[in-house]
Amino acid sequence: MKKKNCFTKLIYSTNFFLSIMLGLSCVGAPPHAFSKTEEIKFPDSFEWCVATASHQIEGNNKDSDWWEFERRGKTIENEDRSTKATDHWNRLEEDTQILVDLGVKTYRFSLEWAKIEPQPGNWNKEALEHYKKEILLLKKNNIKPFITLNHFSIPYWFAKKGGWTSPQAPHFFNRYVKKVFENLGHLGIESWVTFNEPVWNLISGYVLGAFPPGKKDLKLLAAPIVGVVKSHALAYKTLHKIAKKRNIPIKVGLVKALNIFETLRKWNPLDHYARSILERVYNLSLLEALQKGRLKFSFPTIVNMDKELKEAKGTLDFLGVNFYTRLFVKFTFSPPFIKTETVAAKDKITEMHWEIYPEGLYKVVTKAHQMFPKLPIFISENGIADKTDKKRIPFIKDHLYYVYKLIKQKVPIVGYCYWTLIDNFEWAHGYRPRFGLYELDLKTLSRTPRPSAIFYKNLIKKKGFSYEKKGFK
Ligand code: GBH
Repeated sequence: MKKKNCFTKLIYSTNFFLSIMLGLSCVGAPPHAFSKTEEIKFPDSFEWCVATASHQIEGNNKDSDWWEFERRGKTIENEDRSTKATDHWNRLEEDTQILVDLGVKTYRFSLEWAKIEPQPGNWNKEALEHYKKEILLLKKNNIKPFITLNHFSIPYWFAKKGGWTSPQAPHFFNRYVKKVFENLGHLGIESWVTFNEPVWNLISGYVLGAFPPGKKDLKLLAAPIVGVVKSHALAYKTLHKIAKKRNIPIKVGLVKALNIFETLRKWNPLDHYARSILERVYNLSLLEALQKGRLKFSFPTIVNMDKELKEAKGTLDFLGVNFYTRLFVKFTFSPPFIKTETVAAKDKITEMHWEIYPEGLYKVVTKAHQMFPKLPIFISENGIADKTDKKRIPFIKDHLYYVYKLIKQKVPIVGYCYWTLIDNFEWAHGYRPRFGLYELDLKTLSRTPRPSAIFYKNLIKKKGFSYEKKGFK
């Protein structure tokens, strides 16, 4: 470990007295700017990847809850609708070629439950065939399919039955998962993700009203989280059971988005309190349920959740971590009582109004690793909305620098997925934010590589990059 010099310490110090002490100890050591280049090299086995989600790219997801939600009016920015999205459904060959051009080893994508089971118990053979074709195409091109079974959207019929709040949710999800594995499990897919970031999905759907079902009531959050934990646990067992019987080696995990939460007004105990609640609900509760078999979080007087869910304990073979940003948390006197804000210099803010905070990736992965010291960790999403593509390359480099640092410290990170391949339907924000390595022409739907796509391709080829570090000495 390198020792930080007194000036860097001074910058990092938030404590007034400590700053003065450090300041005094710095006298006589004038700082000078330095910049040096470090060669960042990743292991040969490292899985370079890009990630997508079915509803955001495929198009025509007519039997889903999102399709209905988009048509309620005023729910999506600019009243955009997913409609054809990027038309990925009809462009498998073209998009696989893009993946080949990039040279990724792994492609993370999701299957659309609403397309596979448009009506309860009614299986769409064509959809299952389609996904089979997609998987075989990837395999033929030596790209590992990394499959997510649920990425936010659900069949509308399931939503009408209460979605994840329904006592039958684990049963319905399990039936779908079983069907999928029976049809696609033999194709040689190593890793399966049950859920993509369920907590954020449910907060958006039940507390913020930004996702379906569009509710705004803190009280409603507990039930669907329990439903998801139970559904995950049951699916984990089912997948392993069938795989064992058929002698197919698989790994089953879950993808969790982790944010850095900091207190907005350090002097305000209510803000500290609000921060600790959000940290628990958003970052911790679900992971802890999978670690210990107990789901615990509370919003005093509104929700008090403390439930044994023994079946969930140990139901992870790997953990996916999505990382995007840092948020500052404050307490407010009206519901939902907790608010988040972005505080950052203008050049550090993205089209999502999120702060670029690469060190946060280091921090959240360190915490996840402490919670699950034995589990392989996949950086399952990390990306930036940036139409101009000016910030994307430094964004990727700065985040990968921390991935590299973690690997050097023996944290078992097996891969990194950039979010996302092509500009897509960004949920409640519609088509405005541009996360893609490839630019999507919204009229012709043609895909054009941005400079960052070329950069990512070269990085993959070289298994690393030259990293220019700037600082003070
Ligand atoms: C991902 O999750 C999704 O998996 C993906 O589908 C989506 O396209 C991508 O995000 C980009 O949006 O400032 O209050 O909005 C993201 C989980 C939740 C992480 C929101 C950042 C910021 C909170 N994200 N969070 S806020």
